[in-house]
Amino acid sequence: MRYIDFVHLGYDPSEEDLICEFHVKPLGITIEEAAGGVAAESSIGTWTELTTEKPYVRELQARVFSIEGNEIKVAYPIGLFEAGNMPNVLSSVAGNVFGLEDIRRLRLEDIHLPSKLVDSFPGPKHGVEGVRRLLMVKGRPLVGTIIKPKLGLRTPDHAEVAHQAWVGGCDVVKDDENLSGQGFNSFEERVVQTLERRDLAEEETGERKAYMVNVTAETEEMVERAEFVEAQGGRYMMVDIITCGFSALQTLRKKGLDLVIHAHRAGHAAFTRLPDHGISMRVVAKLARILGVDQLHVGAVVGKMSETREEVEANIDALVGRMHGLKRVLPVASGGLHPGLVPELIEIFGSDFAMQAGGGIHGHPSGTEAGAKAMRQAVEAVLEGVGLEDYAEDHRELSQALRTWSAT
Ligand code: RUB
Ligand code: CA
Repeated sequence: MRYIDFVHLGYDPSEEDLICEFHVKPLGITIEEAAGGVAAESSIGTWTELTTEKPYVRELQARVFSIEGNEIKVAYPIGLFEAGNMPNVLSSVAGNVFGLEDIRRLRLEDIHLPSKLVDSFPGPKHGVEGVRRLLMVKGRPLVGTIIKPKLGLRTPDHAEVAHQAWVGGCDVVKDDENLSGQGFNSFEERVVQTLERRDLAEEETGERKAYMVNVTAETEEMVERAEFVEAQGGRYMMVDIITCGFSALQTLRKKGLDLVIHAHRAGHAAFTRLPDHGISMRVVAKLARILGVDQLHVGAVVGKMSETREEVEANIDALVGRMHGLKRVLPVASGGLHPGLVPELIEIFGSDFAMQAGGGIHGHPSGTEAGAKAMRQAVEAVLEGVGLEDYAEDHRELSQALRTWSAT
């Protein structure tokens, strides 16, 4: 079959087809040939016709069924894929096609898995409702922090900073994405000491608290770490899903541990950031939901990371929109956040999300506890419909935070 044989503009996709939406920029060939090339190379075709092709192989061909400008839609028969095997799905639809010489740019913008394929994956165990039940937080976003400095703090200081953040008002405290089991802060000792302080903070505040421990490591090691966290009474594990890979995430989720999975996406921008090449974050979010994370970073619009409001809203929709009966995943806003940004964040995200501030809490001039208080005060102000400046008149920590970061 030639590339062009994979273009079937009249084709009406079946319920069992997997659909991909690509942005394609051809190099020296027509858009039809380029579109056909994408469908061919991501299903059964290659650059030349084959003597080994049998008539039945054609039943598995992908079909380009829509071309509008540079936007194309491709339908893949479900038989192309192995159930429950996400690397296999991606090796087809997000594999060699990105490197074809005749295609200058290619971006996988969106993906729709048929319900039969989705059902072969576990989906989220806890989801938004499970997280809210666990933390007993109703009617407001979760407030969290990332321990900073991100690397270098020794274990007792790490636990102390976590304690201050919880006492100040954080619901969740997390490790940073690149903290694992380094010499200055070993994994097991950190879990033990930080969970001790969590228990203390719960007694002191009467609130439920959680420590999102970064278990990111080689897969078997990661599973052992997660089991250790559960045995120590932890409620959460955090995993860097891009650097670990989806296969490792599948393994972790399959273990059936009771821990909430907080997914960090460090590294995603290597392939999500260029608007005309790579894979969109919305696709990552959908796949992560199907694989079973409970919380995922989706950008914040405001703050230090680069995504537009449109992109972040698409990411949120991928996590909470209807998807074959899967539980909703809690969107996490993070990156350069501080109390002054809380009204805008709530306007963008609504109530069902977690906001995490690292520098915007530990950089508070009066320290971590005051920083966490200022975040909670900012949330209270918004929920009460009071402007931050007015609320700050009799809330010292918020007032200090607003003066510290007013210009950013
Ligand atoms: C934020 C932080 C997170 C980033 C990741 O720290 O450590 O890892 O938010 O980005 P700080 P994203 O609050 O000091 O900026 O959430 O966009 O994936
Ligand atoms: Ca970080």
